[in-house]
Amino acid sequence: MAKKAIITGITGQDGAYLGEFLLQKGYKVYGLYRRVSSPSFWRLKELQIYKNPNLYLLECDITDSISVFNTIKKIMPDEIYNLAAQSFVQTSFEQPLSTMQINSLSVTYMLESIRLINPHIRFYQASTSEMFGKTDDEPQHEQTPFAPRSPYGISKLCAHWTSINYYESYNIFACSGILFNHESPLRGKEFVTRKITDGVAKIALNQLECIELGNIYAKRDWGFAKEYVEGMWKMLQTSMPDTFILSTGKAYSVKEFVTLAFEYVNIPIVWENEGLNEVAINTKNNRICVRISPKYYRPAEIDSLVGDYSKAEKILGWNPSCSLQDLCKLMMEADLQRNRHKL
Ligand code: NAP
Ligand code: F7E
Repeated sequence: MAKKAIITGITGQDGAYLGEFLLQKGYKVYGLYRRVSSPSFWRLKELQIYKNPNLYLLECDITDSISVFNTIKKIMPDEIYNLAAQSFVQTSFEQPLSTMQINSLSVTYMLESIRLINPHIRFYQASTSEMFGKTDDEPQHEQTPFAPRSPYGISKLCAHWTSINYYESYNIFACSGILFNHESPLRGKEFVTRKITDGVAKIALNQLECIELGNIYAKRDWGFAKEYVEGMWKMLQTSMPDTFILSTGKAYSVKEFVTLAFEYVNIPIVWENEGLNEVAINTKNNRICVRISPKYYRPAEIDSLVGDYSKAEKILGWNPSCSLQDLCKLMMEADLQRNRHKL
């Protein structure tokens, strides 16, 4: 009989890729989405899984404990992948309470429902490198102490410990994947890589003159989302629940990513000035194409994050293969196409 999996956050980047992956594995996928006035399933449509007969889309707001309990009871899944979250770090500074409610409390609702309905359901929690925060350990590994720097990081750390506690207390198979940044053509435009590829595509097509960014010296470990969802699945197929890092082991600055994106469209740039006055100039037309705006600075920043994925490689046989150059190319191609056709 086909396995049944619930994915919370099916409308998000990872939810869409994981949905595609599990359907290919023969699962019946129950994708949960919250009620909004204008629902958008664009990612599921881009991956051409929206009409898949084994994909069932169900309304469930994960902040509503009754809705969570009833949904799990109705579906009786084998596995639950909890990907739904308020996932934008910047917004977490402006909306700390709803971030906590969505990212922390909901995990208790889910694990408590599993405990009461069927403690054999396997649970994946989407943890994050943001939990490491201001750390001196480099690269970060599963034993690196946590020091989160944002309400988002704090909310995810609460959920992470809740998952571990439900295993230790009730033997529930709860795994936590500490994933470093992962991007794709399906990434939301508020995140820096997609903001850059969308902006640079528009500049190349003469639809925009300049993009505004915040701290371009921040370094992140960026992988390809499609490869990371396979790691999530592998975590739930092991004999013991555990915590695993998924990352690439390489860190690049936002500035380096900007350079890669402009290189892809053959626009030569030079950087001038410092601090808030730093700009990139398009040397083909001598116009400023990147500016710095304090609007995008965070109240507390994490300067650099880079992960050690050797535990996942050893135990799960997982490793990343997409370089940042290839990832940037994939995202640029998609954004050139979308902007050319105004999609
Ligand atoms: P995303 O694109 O922002 O997707 C988040 C999803 O959560 C969306 O489907 C969103 O629905 C849903 N959601 C938010 N609040 C909800 C609620 N109250 N009830 C039901 N659904 C709700 O995030 P992502 O990049 O796919 O990331 C997936 C998960 O991994 C998140 O938990 C994120 O925090 C975590 N993570 C991501 C990264 C990364 O680099 N991508 C790294 C580490 C961890 P709407 O479409 O209605 O907004
Ligand atoms: O920022 C800097 C910004 O918003 C990356 C989420 O998926 O990964 C993601 O969180 C860096 C930061 O991602 C702009 O200050 C500069 O240092 O793309 P981001 P994030 O905050 O790392 C983690 C692992 C998650 O778990 C999260 O869910 O880029 N930056 N200028 C900028 N960032 C944005 N968004 N916009 C700018 O203009």
